[in-house]
Amino acid sequence: MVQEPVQIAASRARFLPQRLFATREATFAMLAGVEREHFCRQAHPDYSPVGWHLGHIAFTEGLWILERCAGLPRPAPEFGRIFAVDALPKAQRTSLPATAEIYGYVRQVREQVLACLDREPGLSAEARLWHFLVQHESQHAETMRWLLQLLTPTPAGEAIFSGADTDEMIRVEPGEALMGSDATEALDNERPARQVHLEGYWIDRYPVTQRQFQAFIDTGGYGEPHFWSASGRRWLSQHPVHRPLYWSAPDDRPVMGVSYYEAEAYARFACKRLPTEAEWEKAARYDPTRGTFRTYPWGEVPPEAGRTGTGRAAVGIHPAGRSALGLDDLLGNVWEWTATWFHPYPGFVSYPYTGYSAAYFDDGHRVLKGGSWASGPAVLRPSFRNWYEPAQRVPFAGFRCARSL
Ligand code: AVJ
Ligand code: FE
Repeated sequence: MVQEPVQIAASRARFLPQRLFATREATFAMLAGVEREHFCRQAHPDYSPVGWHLGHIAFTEGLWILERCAGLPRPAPEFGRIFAVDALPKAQRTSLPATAEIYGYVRQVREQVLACLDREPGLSAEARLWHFLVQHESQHAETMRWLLQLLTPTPAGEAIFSGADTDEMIRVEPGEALMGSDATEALDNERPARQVHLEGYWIDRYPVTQRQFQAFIDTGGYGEPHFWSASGRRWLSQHPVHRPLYWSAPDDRPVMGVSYYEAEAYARFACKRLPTEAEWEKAARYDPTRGTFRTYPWGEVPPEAGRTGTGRAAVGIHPAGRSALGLDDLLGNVWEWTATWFHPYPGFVSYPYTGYSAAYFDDGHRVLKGGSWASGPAVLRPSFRNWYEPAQRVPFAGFRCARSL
């Protein structure tokens, strides 16, 4: 690792525990008041109970910091047998230790980690690992948020309109695009950053809204085979659905809770297509006046209130989050499906373990970009790559469309 000036190293040493604290506070705040019954219940057959996620966050922190970095023995090994990623099948994760014991375990691991940081300040130089752990917790926290929403659905409420012209598309001229990142916080699948050449394209200024999607439903889109790909038709015949998972009203809030196949079918209905990952990322990062690429749509300042929302927001109400090309709602409203399969970038190296990304380079997962309102600030950046099977109705995922010039 390149030597950092002492001052930067010192500010990093303060910054990292702060990030750890803030992320944990958000996790605990979200779980406050969740009853035991919901804590242990498998809300969805594809997902572990909320209580398992909490224990797994602590297990992962202990594994990488205490065991692998500091060479300490595994804290509470009997908990490790429950919360390690491969220890128990998901359906068996419902008989969990008492809630208070899980919280005790989570606090114990964190105390040991902080004690370790005090004893061995060198550990704070493992910046990449700390960033990984914060983003690991953040992603599990988002999954817990979905699960809690499945267990206690929020009432649909009133329709919300922003008056945005949702037909608007932005023209992007042919040229280079920057993909990925070599920054310390970049995860293994974002590295190494590289440039690719893209043909010109149009891309929606906003994610597709419920009002727009209503037109697809009204046309009988779910029953019209021409809009669906062969695999989409197969999926639909096995999962006869008629609207997105989180439908509330035909308003200006983005569609949320669709599979890749539903996104693809809507795009075909609209005589458009889904953007590739590179097209999405260029639209978020490219500054056409300077010919440069930004870290965030708005520039270099990390996400802050006002640029992104705290709930599913009507599109177009966060102009401070707009990209140089003029796209809105890129980060922090809904995840967006792209047409790109999740594959490694040339020169990919697994970190910190192959099970994080490499296990999913299997032609079975599509990339999602952007981050939802429930994603922590630690994962909100245009280079971040999320991935799910196309059949998965990712609860906080929608999409926007594109078209070649
Ligand atoms: C990238 C969100 C699909 O939650 O399954 C968490 C992230 N990997 N622990 C997931 C992850 C290992 C992953 N996703
Ligand atoms: Fe995990």
